[in-house]
Amino acid sequence: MKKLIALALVLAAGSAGATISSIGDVTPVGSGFTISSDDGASDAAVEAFLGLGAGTLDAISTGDATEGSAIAITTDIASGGTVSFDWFWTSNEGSGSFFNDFAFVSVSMNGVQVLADTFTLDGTISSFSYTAGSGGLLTIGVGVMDLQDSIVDSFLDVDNIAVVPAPASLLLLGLGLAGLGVARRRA
Ligand SMILES: [Ca+2]
Ligand SMILES: [Ca+2]
Ligand SMILES: [Ca+2]
Repeated sequence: MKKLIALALVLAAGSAGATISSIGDVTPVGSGFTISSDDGASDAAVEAFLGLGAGTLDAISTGDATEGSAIAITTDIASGGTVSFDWFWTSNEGSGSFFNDFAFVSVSMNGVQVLADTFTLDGTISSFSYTAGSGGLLTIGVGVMDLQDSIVDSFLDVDNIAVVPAPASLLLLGLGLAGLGVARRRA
């Protein structure tokens, strides 16, 4: 079932926050999460949770996605605003496996992509960033799926989730502060 994980994000310029919810096997670790395919939900359930079309996770994979887990980062974003996070991918599957477990990211404004699979187990921390081309409610899903079977698991650590307002917002904030300074001098 869907768990709601309360998370206070430290946001630049005091902008609107983000909420993070999860499905499947997601464990808070420090300031981030470990998303695991160990005790996952069905691919259909993960798709429904993230608002993806039925069969999407099979379609982007190299086989039959079976079970997995995900977080959803939801925020009211302004045009030019950015959501970013760091991620680290590990798997108990062998490198380049037929059981090609994968991690993915879905952007409600911009489709779904594979972040990593068993062919890209390179032991490095990577970053993901999405800059919104228009304002609105944005949901970014980050998940891990087992492929072909469900018994050997994979893991994505996600940390440093950040929502940064558009540069224009920061500029306006700067102008606002400058205006305050002017007002004080006039007072
Ligand atoms: Ca599993
Ligand atoms: Ca499937
Ligand atoms: Ca697996």
